[in-house]
Amino acid sequence: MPTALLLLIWSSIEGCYLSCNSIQISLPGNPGDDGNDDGNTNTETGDSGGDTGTPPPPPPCTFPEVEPNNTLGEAFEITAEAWACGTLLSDGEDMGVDFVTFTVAEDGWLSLWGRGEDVGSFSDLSMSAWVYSEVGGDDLAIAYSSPGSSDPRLTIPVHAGDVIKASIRDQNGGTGEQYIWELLGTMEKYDPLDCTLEEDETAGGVTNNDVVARANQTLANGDTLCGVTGTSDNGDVYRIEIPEGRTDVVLEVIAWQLGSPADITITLYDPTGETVSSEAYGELSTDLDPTLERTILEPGVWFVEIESPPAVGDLYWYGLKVTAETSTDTGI
Ligand SMILES: [Ca+2]
Ligand SMILES: [Ca+2]
Ligand SMILES: [Ca+2]
Ligand SMILES: [Ca+2]
Repeated sequence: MPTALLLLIWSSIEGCYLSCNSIQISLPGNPGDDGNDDGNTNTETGDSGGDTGTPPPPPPCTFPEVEPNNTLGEAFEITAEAWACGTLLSDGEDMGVDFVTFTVAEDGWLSLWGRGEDVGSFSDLSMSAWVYSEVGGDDLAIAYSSPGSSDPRLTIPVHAGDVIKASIRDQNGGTGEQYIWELLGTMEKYDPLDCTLEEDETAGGVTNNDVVARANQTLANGDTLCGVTGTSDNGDVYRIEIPEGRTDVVLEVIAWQLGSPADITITLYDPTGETVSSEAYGELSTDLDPTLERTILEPGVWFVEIESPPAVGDLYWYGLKVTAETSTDTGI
């Protein structure tokens, strides 16, 4: 396989990092979709004629895996914008984990999609992505799921020349002929968020914004805050100023739903620093993006903390949409 890698040409958004344009997500097509919506991806290469006793052939893809590919150093070369595929076996050569690698051509956002459940695999896949970057340093992101599926997806900021290595495995260590996977990397032409406020860990001369006493940025109604829960970054705390009257506060985290590896917990503190409310999930426990709602009648400076345990790097980005509407009607 040639090592020269071709990525989709697209307009650079250098300098826009977590800002700029509005959300426009388009999912890549199924590489073997036969148009029947029956989940069968194999019609192009012929079915097994109803022989249900044999495992299905691997799905058609541009880059069938090459074993051994069991370590970062053995990752097999693919390109973005084309599907790779393989099977998780435990035959000694395979080791139940498969690594791929490719190089990023342009600055922007890279979406990595690992498919198992969606194509009938027995696997509950997890996907790890290492980014080796002369610009942003080296980082790791791990994904276990995506909205509506156990299949992992990641959307992470990358730079031209970054080398990506991604591993794919079954979360429970499962292997066998039915444990197939597909993986696609695509460069996205959008920014996940439309930020009005960028996190600055050290704004105002503080060491970091990890605790209430060092909250150094103020949230306001209508803000979309963009931040990162990075390495050694033990939470990000922000101020929110509550006036006299009744203020209805809604704090909506946007991260996992758009491909961030972050699993955010949001906490609200009163002006004395006491915890009053904390949320880790959305309406379902499978939704990793919490929304915290609170009616506040006590004026003063309140605090909002964002955490993503375990925080493992600068790829763990998040957005926070802030609504804080005050009225003079304090009746409950
Ligand atoms: Ca394999
Ligand atoms: Ca392998
Ligand atoms: Ca931070
Ligand atoms: Ca912090």
